Parts: sequence; structure tokens; C-alpha cells
Amino acid sequence: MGLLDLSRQLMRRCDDLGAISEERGQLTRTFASPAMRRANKLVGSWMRAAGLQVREDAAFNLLGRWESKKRGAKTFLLGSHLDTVRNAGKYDGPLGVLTAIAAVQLLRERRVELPFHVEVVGFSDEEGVRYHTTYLGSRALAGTLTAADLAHVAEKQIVKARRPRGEFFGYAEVHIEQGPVLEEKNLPVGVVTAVAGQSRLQVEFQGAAGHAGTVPMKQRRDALAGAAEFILAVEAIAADGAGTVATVGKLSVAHGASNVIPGHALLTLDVRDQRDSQRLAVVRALRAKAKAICKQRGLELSWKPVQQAAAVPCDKILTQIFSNCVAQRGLEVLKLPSGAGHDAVVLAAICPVAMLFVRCKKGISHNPAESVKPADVRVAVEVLADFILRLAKNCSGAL
Ligand code: HGY
Ligand code: MN
Ligand code: MN
Repeated sequence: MGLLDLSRQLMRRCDDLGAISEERGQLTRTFASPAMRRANKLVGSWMRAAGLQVREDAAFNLLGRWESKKRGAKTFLLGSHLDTVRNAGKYDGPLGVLTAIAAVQLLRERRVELPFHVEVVGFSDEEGVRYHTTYLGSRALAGTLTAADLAHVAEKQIVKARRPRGEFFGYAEVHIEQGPVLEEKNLPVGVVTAVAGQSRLQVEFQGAAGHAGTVPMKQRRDALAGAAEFILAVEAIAADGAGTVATVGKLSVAHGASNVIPGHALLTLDVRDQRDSQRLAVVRALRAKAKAICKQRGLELSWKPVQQAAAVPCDKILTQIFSNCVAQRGLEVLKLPSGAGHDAVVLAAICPVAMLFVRCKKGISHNPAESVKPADVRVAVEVLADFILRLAKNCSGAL
């Protein structure tokens, strides 16, 4: 099957996979759900068709292995994630897994022999929608799960997915850019320099529920009004950070009713920056602001960090190989940072990592309007296949 047919097949597969959801009428696939298992079964059949040995590990990661004939060979990992956010687009995650399968299929059809094993992985929980703590699948595989993580998780057996240290000599991930830069520059692909650090927290405002008709305004301890004041402060303080982004993505009011003064409000806070010191300074400033709001309104504050991930630079050697592959096609090599988090952040703790971005329409992501061009996907498959070949030429299987 040539490159054009492979990329067409890949686009059809994104559609087929995008139809596997746990919510009617929209795409939502969360960690260890029945929909996730059905997706693993379908993608596993495509891995098998590409000649890979397929298995699902104890953390519900899907793995497809291409064994090298070289004795004592190390393993290079390719892939991305198969879980999604709620009401997701079809490409955030799956595009990277399916591109890796297509690149491997292309090389195997060309009877290529590699001096290293290749594993294609579909990670089971990059988005963290189910437990609000991200990267459960990749952290289980990397062996970096903490006791605090596991306290949230019902599926304790995921720790058994841990792979021996040193088994992988690198990880490469293809992913949609989820931003507007490649489209602005009219480029199909870009090479990622680093992935932003992120802090995820849970913030609660505790006030006093009361009758909406009888409690005078001055005597209220309205938790939702306090949360609302805080949310606007999040926007203002992040905007001052020159490159920091901060988001309150979820807000819930306990026992909410139109005639009840909200006594309790819970929100999620997500703060990101390429500079860890700046990110941590913004988190500190936001905590101080939340305390001041609570003091002024007579509320109690609960400030719970859920997860921290430091900013991660991509490996220079692997990034240079990607850059050479892109340049080889006569394309400008645009290098750019990632504001979004990726499983590559986790793998960087155990091996060198690199990422290739694919242009996506208007930079839209975490939205069903997510879309990519077949021609750009074809470039990504070609670049990734070439990347693997150059890796084979440039190293004896260990960087
Ligand atoms: O939140 C993120 O950056 C990624 O989409 N999980
Ligand atoms: Mn995402
Ligand atoms: Mn993603």
C-alpha cells in the first residue's frame, strides 16, 4: 500500500475511531471505560494488520511491537493517546497513534530491518478526564505513578504496567498542534522544542447556604460569588504573566437552586507556562488572591494541588533528526513549543523524547470542529517513517 493510500486509510480510521464514544452524540472516551476497551480492540486489529504483536498492558495502554532480529536490541517507542476530553475532536491523540502504525506499516512493506525494536503505544489516559490527574497510562508504563495518584484510582493493578528502566532509548510522538502557528506560516508540520509545565488544582469556597429571599446582601457568605470573583482574578493575573495561561475549566455548586444562596463552590484550576518559576509564582499569587477573597467575604478556602508537571525540553538529537526529515522534503523547519501537555512529558523522565506537530484547522482542539488536511497527514507519515530510518542509520539502537 503506498503512502497516499496509507494516509487515506489513516483518515478513514480516524473517522471510525471517532465513532467509539461513551456519550451519545459526542466523542468522549475516558480511562478504562468500555468505550476505551472497544477502541483498543479496533486499533489493535489495525496494529495486527500492520504486522505488530499486540497486547493491552495492566494500565489499559495498547501496545503493538515490531521485534528486531538484532540480539540485545533496545526499543524505540512511538505513539500518543487514545483517550479524549469530553465532546472531543477526532485527532487529539488518535492521529499520533495511527500515524505511527502507518509509518511502521510503510517500512515493513518495504522489508526494512531495524537494529532496534519498535513499539507503537496508544496511551490510556493522557487527558485525565476521569480522575482529573493526567498521564495515568504513560506514568504507569514509565513507573512514575505516586501513592497520591493511586489513592484516586480504583484500578490499583495499573502499577503492573511498569517497564524496566533503560528498556526504551527514545520516544517520538506525532500530535496536532492545537494552536494556530503552523496554519499562519502555511506549513504542514513543525518540530516541537519543549512542552509547557502545568499545575492542576482543585479549589473550594465554603460559605453558608441561605434563603435567596430573606438574607440581606450584607449578611451573605455566598460561595459562588466568591468563586466568580476568583475566576476573574485568574484571568487577570495570568494575563499579566506574559506567556502564562490559566483556566478554570469546571465549576460546580453544591445543592444549586435558583432560590438558594450557594454555600459551596468547587472549581478546577489549570496553570501553564514554559517557565516553571513563572508558573509557580502565578499559582502562589492566585492562592493569595483566593485567601484575600475568602477573608473579605467570610468564606473558607480549600486549595488542593492535584498534579504538577514540570516543563520538558525535547531531546536535541531526536529533534535534529526530525528537523532533517522535514528539511529533506524542501519544507521550512519551524521549531515551536507546546502549550498543551503530552505523554512525552512523562516519557522524558525515562528516555529522550521528540514531537512532530501537524497543522490543524484554525488551531482548534478539544472541540468536535478539530480537523486536519489529508495532505498534511501524508507528510507526517512520511516524516515519521524517514525519522525511524535515520534513527536506524544514526545509531546502533542506543542514543
Ligand atoms: O491538557 C492538555 O494539555 C492535554 O490536552 N491533555
Ligand atoms: Mn488533549
Ligand atoms: Mn493530546
